[in-house]
Amino acid sequence: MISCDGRRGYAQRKCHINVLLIYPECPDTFWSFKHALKFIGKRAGSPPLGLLTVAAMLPAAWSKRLVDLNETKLRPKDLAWADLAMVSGMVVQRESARRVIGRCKAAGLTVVAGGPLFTIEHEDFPEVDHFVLNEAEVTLPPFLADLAAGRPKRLYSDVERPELDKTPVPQWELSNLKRYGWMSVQYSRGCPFQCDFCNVTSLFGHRPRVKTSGQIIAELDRLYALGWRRSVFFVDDNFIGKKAVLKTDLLPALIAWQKRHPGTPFTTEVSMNLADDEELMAMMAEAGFDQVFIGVETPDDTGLSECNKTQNQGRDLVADVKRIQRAGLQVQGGFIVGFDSDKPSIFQRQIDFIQSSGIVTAMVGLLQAVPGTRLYERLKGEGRLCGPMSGDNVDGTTNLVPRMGAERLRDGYRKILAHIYAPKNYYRRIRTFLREYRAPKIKARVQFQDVLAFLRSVFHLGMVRKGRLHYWGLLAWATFRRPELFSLAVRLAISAHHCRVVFRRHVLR
Ligand code: B12
Repeated sequence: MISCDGRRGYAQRKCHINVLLIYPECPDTFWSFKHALKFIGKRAGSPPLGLLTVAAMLPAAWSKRLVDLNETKLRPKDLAWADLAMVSGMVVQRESARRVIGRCKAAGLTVVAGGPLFTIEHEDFPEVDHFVLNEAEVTLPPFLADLAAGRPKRLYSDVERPELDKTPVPQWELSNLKRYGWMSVQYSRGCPFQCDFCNVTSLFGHRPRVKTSGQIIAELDRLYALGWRRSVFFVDDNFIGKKAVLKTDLLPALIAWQKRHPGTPFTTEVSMNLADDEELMAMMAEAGFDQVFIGVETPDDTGLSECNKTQNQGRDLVADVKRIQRAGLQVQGGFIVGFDSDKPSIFQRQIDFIQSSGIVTAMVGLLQAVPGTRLYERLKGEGRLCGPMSGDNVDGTTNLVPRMGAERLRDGYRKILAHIYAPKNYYRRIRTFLREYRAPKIKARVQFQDVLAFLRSVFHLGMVRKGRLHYWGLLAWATFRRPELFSLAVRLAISAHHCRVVFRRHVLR
């Protein structure tokens, strides 16, 4: 119980509190980009946007310190300084979160936990003092009010989906920006589609909720003022969930912003129907977007129909990907094997699709049943769940009993990864992509780290690692055929190298 009578107590509104915002360690996965970040001398992908947003919602009088375990350590002197620890995290950070919470409790701190891990699994953390779950815009104010009144409850949860127009600018100044590869901003939450394996709609709803362009410009201005000049990732569930508002509000504002601050590339996540809208693609490219992540899932229409991925059904998906690439947007893709309708031929079909589409960064995963999804409920009803999911859908594990048999599925999965991340094949994919891709008009600034990354790639990929000849072949090809895309070719070689290392370590051992 918290009170205001001791060094670590605080019940009155005016009490000054030292709060440690802690982000647990992420494992070495596809999404950690760890083996690519080393080339540019960065320690982690991006700062924890959830915690930085929460920081901006806390009373101004509180002193705040961010400890992101992906780029630094939690030191005894941080624990001694703090009164309160606020911990965030995703399911994959579960073990690190447990260790962190243990250390905070041993140091006598009150622990408040929130974010996706705890929203899903709070019962498994009995040592946490207060849970502030779901979206903090709704649950944090009552917690803070109760705390100030000296009677905070153990659990705050609310499924209300707030509008985002009051969400404050995240407090990036708490993080050491130099240590990160990119910055994240969030424009919207929610997705209009209803894929049965995805929990986005159960977490954030069907109706995309958006920030105003004014909010986003204020966020970008803040990052710029803090000296950020590299890539910015719009971490939306589906950036094009509200096309009309995008075209009339956000994109015109971003286009104007890019003119004032040239050279900040944007990336985001979208659905395949982007390929239908030439105007939207052109506006995105003009605004500075040069890369999108798309859930392709499977080239098999029956599989798409089984998981209710209606937006990908009945289309020529390779042609769609190429259309998007020609508009100046690199496509990264998510793929899934393990649908009930998957036949043994699916593995070769996935390989053929990935190779011919020129999707260099292909995140291929086994189907997992995530609690809260329709897939989970169906398989539970059929008695086909087998234990908790790891939370990382590309670690080669699954928590469901596949129709084709676990052994066959695992073998086929390994076959896909061994093929697409064999140097010969991914270097070939890079060329397939570069042939199609229209170079973006917005040129990212070449920074010292980029020169360093190139030199490191010459050493590691050109001299030490397997696939050296392919690396030099690509550089020669790019020099003569697409010189304007030379630095992109190098970046893609580094990124594919990361995927190769991750998959070899976790799946192809
Ligand atoms: C950006 C993003 C990433 C980034 C990581 C960013 C980072 N630095 O952590 C990348 C691309 C690297 C990533 C990777 C993964 N991700 Co991800 N990712 C997202 C995404 C799209 C946005 C997250 C975000 O920044 N949101 C914006 C901020 C403002 O929202 P927020 O973090 O949720 O915070 C709000 C509340 O949760 C709350 N809150 C958050 N923390 C705290 C703490 C306290 C104390 C309090 C009070 C409140 C609070 O307040 C905030 C304001 O409302 C979400 C989907 C989504 N819409 O949230 C998925 C999501 C978080 N990811 C998810 C997953 C599963 C993954 C992966 C495991 C996927 C995979 N297959 O490998 C990997 C794991 C990463 C790794 N290295 O191993 C899941 C997590 C599910 C879960 N229950 O944990 C989500 C929810 C997507 C989903 N469909 O389920 N991801």
